[in-house]
This record gives sequence, structure tokens and C-alpha cells, in this order.
Amino acid sequence: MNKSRDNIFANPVKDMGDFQFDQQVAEVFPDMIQRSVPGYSNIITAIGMLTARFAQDDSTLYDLGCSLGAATLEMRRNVTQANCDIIAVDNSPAMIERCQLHLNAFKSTTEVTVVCDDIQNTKINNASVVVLNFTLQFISPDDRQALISKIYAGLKPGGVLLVSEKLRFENETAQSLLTDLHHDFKRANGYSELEISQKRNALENVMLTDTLAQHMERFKKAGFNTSELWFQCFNFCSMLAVKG
Ligand code: GEK
Repeated sequence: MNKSRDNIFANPVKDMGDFQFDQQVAEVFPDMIQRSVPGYSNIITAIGMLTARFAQDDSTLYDLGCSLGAATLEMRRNVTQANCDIIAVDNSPAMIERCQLHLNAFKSTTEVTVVCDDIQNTKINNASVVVLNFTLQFISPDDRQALISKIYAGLKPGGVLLVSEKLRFENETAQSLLTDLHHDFKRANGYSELEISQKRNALENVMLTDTLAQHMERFKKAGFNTSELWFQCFNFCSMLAVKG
């Protein structure tokens, strides 16, 4: 994986546009996500464990919003079931290009198809494991239910959906405390005050977060009869939903 350090917001940015998953971000992405998302590597490990448990023979595994393919690689390493393939999708050409290089760097007999497209166009068929690892938060709120419902429809009975997200809290005290704790986490990982505040401004319009209750309601509305929070660290969480 690329070891470049994320310095994108280290100096004052004059024209602060909305955050984009461009070449500059793709280059430093492993460092950025590791230093910004508490629990990220634990969640990646758990994606491997879920794959080992939930993948079914003759089925497809999906990594939606795959970035550089960390979850895809973990799924590919852990799938032992017969005749499975993986579809990894991201709409950032810079991410997809590097994702393909990372996948090529390791040998495997499991076929991976890397697709540059909006995940809202992805057809989900014959799926046993679907991963939305910190991707749903970048989809327009009005389109989130349709996406989760489409995934439910494409899952085989017994299939699992994993959704990791940054959470929002109704309680204002909780919202500001957990946001502060996340910023402490970033400071402890070497981000400056300027980097933290500029990144926050850049993400403001592109990352609109939901509460845990909204996520659970959405799973239920899609048809999932089992959904649960399985990981939380400050305002970051991971949930799973199983199709009965
Ligand atoms: C990981 N899952 O390392 N269609 C396709 N891709 C999209 C869309 C969309 N509509 N919107 C955003 N993306 C990864 C980390 S990062 C999370 C996921 C983060 C893509 C976007 O290009 C980016 O690569 C990814 O979703 C979100 O496990 O940066 O906080």
C-alpha cells in the first residue's frame, strides 16, 4: 500500500471547495483513513471474519465505494467458499486505478472485477456479502433508502450487509463531546488544528451523516429482520444487517 503522508490541509487553502476523491487524495488515502477514522483497521479485519462466515458457495461479494480496495483484499484473503467472485466499485477514477494495482500485487484464485461507476448504478445479484465501508455517508440522503433496498433485494437468504459510517447524535451534548473526542484522536495522530478545521469545512457539504436510529429504520424498511450495531468508537460505527 502507498505510504505517503496526508498533508492535504496542512497549509491554509485559499479556495476551499468541497472535498473530492481525486488524485491527491488517492495518493495519501491509506494514511488519511488510518489517522482519521478510529477503529478502521479493526473494521477491515472484521470484514474478513464476516466473509469467512457469511460467504456462500457460487455467490458474489460486493465492495461498494472500495477506494484502494482494503476491504476487497481482506474479503479475497478470507473467502474459502467455492466459486465466489468479488465486484469492487468506486466512482473515483484515481481510486480505481490504484485499487487495481493493489489487487494485482497479490496472487489469488478469486476473481475480482473492479468497476469505475456510481454505486447507485451497480446491479446487485446473487450476493452473499455486501460491504459499504464508510460510503453511504457520501450518497445523497434522499437516495440512501433506495440503495439499501436494492442491496436487500440482491442478497441471497442468509446474506449479510455491513455498513460503516460516521454517526450524528440527536443529543447536542453527545454530538459535541463525541466530535471533540474524534478531534482529540486526530490530534493524537499528528493532525494540526488547521488541518482538522479545514478538513471539517471541506467535508461539510459532501458528508451528511445519519443517526443510528435512522440507519436502523432504513434497514428495517428495506426488509432486514436482523440489524445491529457491532462496533462504535466515538462518532464512528459499523453495523450489520442479515437477510433472514
Ligand atoms: C475502505 N470503503 O477503505 N459511487 C461510488 N463510489 C463512491 C460514491 C458513489 N456514488 N460516492 C463516494 N464514493 C473504503 C473507504 S471512502 C471513505 C471508503 C472516506 C467513494 C469515494 O470515491 C471514496 O473512494 C469512497 O466512496 C469513500 O474500506 O474517505 O471517508
